[in-house]
Amino acid sequence: NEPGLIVPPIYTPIPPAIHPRYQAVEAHTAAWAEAFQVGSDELRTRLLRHSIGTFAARILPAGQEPVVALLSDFVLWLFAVDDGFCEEGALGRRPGDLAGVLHRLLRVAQNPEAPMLLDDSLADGLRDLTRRVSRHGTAGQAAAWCNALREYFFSVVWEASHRREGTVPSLADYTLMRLYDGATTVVYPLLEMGHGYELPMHERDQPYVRAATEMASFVITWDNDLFSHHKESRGDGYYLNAIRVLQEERGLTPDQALATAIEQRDRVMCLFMRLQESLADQASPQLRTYFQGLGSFIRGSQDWGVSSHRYTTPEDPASLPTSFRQTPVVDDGEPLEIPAVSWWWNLLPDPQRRVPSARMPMPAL
Ligand code: 3E9
Ligand code: MG
Ligand code: MG
Ligand code: MG
Ligand code: MG
Repeated sequence: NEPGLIVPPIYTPIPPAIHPRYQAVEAHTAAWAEAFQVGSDELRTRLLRHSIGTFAARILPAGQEPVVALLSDFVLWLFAVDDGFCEEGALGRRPGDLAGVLHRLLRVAQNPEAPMLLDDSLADGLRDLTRRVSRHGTAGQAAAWCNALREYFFSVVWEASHRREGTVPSLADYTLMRLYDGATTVVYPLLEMGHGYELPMHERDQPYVRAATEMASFVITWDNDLFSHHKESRGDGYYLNAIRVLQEERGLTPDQALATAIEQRDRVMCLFMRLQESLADQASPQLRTYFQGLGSFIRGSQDWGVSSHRYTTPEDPASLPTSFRQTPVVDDGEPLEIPAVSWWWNLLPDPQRRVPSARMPMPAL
């Protein structure tokens, strides 16, 4: 095996945090995965070595413990789908059949009482997750969770068509796909449930709020692409990753593509912080808690991403950073020239893209 990329320390302005009950959450998820027999025995054994409970404890460092446990079980379940079906299974190359399987699972999430997939351990696990989502969330949050699951499923079907053809999407398409296929959107309703609040309707659907949420998805999934490149590129199968997309689209070497991906995520990280700061004055207490939750999700994904055996792969070690940078590689306020997301930069008036300002005139929320 030739040496892989050396990923340098990346920029994060968010402090680390972890729920004090992370070990209990780890133990809970191990028992849950066994009880529901999630995934094949081989896959489940592998997933239980990835410190997924610790990941959930970092995403919700001050969350209610039952919701941290729910998030942990759900992330393990998602990996069973993403690894087991999409990336390693035959369905991952059969988008039409994959769409059918995922629609049936989605029905189970919407109607756990429906007599469907009664012999299927992933469906059993999902029924349990759905009941717990309904217990800890409002009806609106449970519906949002289901809809987010649909978005995720829809995007992995798109991904499967590239896997079948062996094609690499353009950067424009990959960016759009990646807002959903990293399953970040299915976590957002749980950020609210973990703290027992609901974003007010008049704020939830503001473009600013959706943009901030999408920026979090971008940073989390680009960071995942940096940290998981070793794992993904070493396999003999097809893989899809921002570094690969940049290599193909721009004819870059892996090192150049890595540097470009880091610049892109730094630009979005800076914009995310600036947007959040500019809204703080007018935001409801719930929205402020939500922004904090997005930050914990970003930072938690970073701390977990550089340390989980899923990515460090001790048997064939990845060169991942052991620390973070205090400053971005680039912070010039220039938008990414990616059509699906360049509008994020229009939310801040031009001169203020560069200089954070307390008196930024934002339209009333
Ligand atoms: C992530 O992309 C796939 C999801 C199913 C991971 C489940 C995790 C979350 C819902 C939280 C978001 C965290 C991330 C993106 C790790 P990909 O590249 O297939 O993940 P991999 O671990 O294989 O690199
Ligand atoms: Mg089994
Ligand atoms: Mg995936
Ligand atoms: Mg994967
Ligand atoms: Mg990855």
